[in-house]
Amino acid sequence: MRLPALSRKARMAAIAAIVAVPAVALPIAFAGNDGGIPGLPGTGANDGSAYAFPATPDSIPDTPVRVNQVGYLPDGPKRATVISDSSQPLPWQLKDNSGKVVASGESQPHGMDASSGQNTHVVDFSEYRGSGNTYTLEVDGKASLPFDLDPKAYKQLSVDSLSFFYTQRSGIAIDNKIAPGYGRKAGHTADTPNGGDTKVPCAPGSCNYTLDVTGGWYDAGDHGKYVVNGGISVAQLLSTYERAPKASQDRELRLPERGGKTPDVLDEARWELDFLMKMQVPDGEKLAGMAHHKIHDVAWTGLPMDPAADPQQRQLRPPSTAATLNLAAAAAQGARVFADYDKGYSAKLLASAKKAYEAAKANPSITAPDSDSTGGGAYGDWNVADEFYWAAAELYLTTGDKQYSADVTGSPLHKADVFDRAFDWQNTAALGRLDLATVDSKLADRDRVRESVQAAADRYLKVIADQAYGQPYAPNGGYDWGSNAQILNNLAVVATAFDITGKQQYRDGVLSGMDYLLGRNALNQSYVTGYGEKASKNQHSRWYAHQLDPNLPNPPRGTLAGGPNSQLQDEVASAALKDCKPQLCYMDDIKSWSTNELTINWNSALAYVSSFVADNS
Ligand code: 9MR
Repeated sequence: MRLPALSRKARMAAIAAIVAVPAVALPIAFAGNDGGIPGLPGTGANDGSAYAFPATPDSIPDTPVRVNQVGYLPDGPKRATVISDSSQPLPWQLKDNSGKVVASGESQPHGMDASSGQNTHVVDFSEYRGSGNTYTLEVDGKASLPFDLDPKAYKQLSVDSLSFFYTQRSGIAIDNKIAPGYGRKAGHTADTPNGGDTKVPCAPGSCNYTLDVTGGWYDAGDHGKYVVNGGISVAQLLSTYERAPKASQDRELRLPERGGKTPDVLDEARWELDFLMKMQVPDGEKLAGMAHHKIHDVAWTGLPMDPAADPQQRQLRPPSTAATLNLAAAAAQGARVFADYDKGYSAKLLASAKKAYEAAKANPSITAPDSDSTGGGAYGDWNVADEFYWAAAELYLTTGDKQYSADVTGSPLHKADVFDRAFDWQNTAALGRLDLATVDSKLADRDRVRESVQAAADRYLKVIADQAYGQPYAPNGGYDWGSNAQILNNLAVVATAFDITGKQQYRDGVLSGMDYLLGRNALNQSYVTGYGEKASKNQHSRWYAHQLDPNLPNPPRGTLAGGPNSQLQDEVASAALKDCKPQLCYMDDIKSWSTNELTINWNSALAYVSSFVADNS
């Protein structure tokens, strides 16, 4: 169930009744304080209702019956996974909130699940079409955590996951009235200890200018701002709007520009687009038109660390072809969607995009090394064929110019399978392919492009059907850093197949993937803060560091955790989880930055997919 703060007691009582364990938690109280982050001036009273979420008590008992802890759509698929050594079908009962049995049946033994090392059964109660709150599924006498059957189960998640971006903003004070409990001073402005991002120098010897690169979103739990990751994140927000312009306009995002003629989601996107354009090398300089790869501190800071207190010197890292093309693609898409709302801004974006594209063509192999990870993440990228393809696709879709369609069809990726691992900051070809499939154009082989999306979605549906936990993700080897976002981006491909064909199986596939993220998984864990009874709340962040300082907030409701990562790069996870099966390589600990960080590109994926589901509920 999604957990409205006010009814927490009632819900805990319900859980206690179901699992016969006393309720222990009280709602986290920080949202009601007037001052936001302590030590910073308060910006006004609030009731905290938009952000407050109840604490997830550590004492919630485990159950072998794993469900989507938030809810299933009454007309959607409803599956659960049960851990049991039995090789025989097990009896199940679906109970409503009065304890009445409303449906029953037998589980299907599914055998050993390689991603978790668990012996599993699958329960399918899709045929039940009733709705209401606080259902439970009992299998072989053991109860699941409670969940809702609710056609509106996803609406609030689409709002919360998009509102996440406001509190990640750099260069602006976060208004406690808009984001109760999250008010803070502007970070990285001229008056902050490190002088902020107003006049940032290059790495020594790499240029003689400084740039004003204020604004944009902080990438993650750190204070860095990275063009390749900012670009794919803003593109996903733009696509959230572009796939359903009306739905986006109706949204009620918690941001200062809310309302007005421009849809809220585009107001938020503009905050980042402005920053991305500032990262471009100025005219007259040797690499004019290229984009700096990133800007961050010269040394890593510790936790907690309010953005406005960052003492480290900021520095522009050298331009790269990947960042330049990323800017070209995102700005070209921005030019397209802003054309209906602000012609001047649209023209500015297009000019920046074209300039970047030309600069990248003139400098096609300036790579960003993976070793550049002091004070900020590396985001290394040395294969830019995919960024060239994505940028050409967006420029073509926006302008219709032959020059760009020739680059699209001439790219070796145009006919390649670009959906092997959907997309991420390093692999962007699929972003271009999806837009070529959905945005109107005269592209000669558009039908073939659309079929390629459907074929990829069919492959993901097969993975979903094969997995005991129904996730569209079964990599050879272990789970990747940010596996939850890989899953969401695979779902974005399946969602696009639904948009193209209207076939129900694709919507069902997306819902199945969401079930995994919201609790139907090997850890009984919802990976979205404030959603589900046992939800991630200690994601790695310098300013939502409640686990380290009780006066600080947890991440806002609707924040996605990166999720299981077999590589276990951080010390806390590697000490605790050595040799873990892929799905078990996760811990909700703020120090586990390799399994439990929050990031703009992961929340943009959550925003896109949850908006799709809300829109199709
Ligand atoms: O999400 C990134 C992941 O794909 C990489 O494997 C990892 C190591 O390079 O970096 C991740 O990105 C982090 C970035 O470098 C710094 N900000 C936080 C990001 C999320 O952990």
